[in-house]
Amino acid sequence: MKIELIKGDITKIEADAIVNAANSSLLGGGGVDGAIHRAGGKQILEECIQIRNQQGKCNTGEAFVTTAGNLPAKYVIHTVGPVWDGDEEKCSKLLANCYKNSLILAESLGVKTIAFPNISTGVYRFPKELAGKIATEEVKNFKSEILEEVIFVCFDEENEEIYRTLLKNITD
Ligand code: AR6
Repeated sequence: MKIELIKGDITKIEADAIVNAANSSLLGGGGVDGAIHRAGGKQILEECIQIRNQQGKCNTGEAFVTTAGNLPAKYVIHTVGPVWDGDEEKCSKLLANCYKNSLILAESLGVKTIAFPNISTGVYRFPKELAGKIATEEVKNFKSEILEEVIFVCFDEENEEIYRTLLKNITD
């Protein structure tokens, strides 16, 4: 499985699936969530509302899928990251679950390429370095016959530098 790093806006990425850093209400918000709903159009929110009506709220660490609406991707995989509260063990496990459950769901959909934002490192204040370590470890340890490429899409320079170093260590 190839692991790539791109600096930019995840809504522009032509992967089979892009991952959204959502919240448990499933009704959209700011940050990358806001960008995905804005660029993808109302079809994404309509599906989120349907899922919420059928299954209730989404728990932290879990993932669900919707159409990607007007985006170049085929699917949006929504996952709810933990709000950083200083409990490193608990938050780390929940963040790892976000990556793992998104990858499992992607595989079940036959996704070959998937793009992740830096989940929880914005409004949810997860320390970026630790979040990067967890994300890259989960992806590296995920053995798949179906997934061919995982792209980490970093929006800010700090995350880009963190991922550049982490991924260099993985590929060396
Ligand atoms: N493309 C890629 N990454 C982005 C983009 C984009 N267009 N915009 C922001 N980021 P955040 P969270 C990065 O706050 O911390 C929302 O309101 C950003 O630089 O979007 O998981 C939800 O509804 C940061 O590194 O998500 C939830 O309520 C990363 O995306 C809450 O925020 C995550 O920042 C989730 O908080």
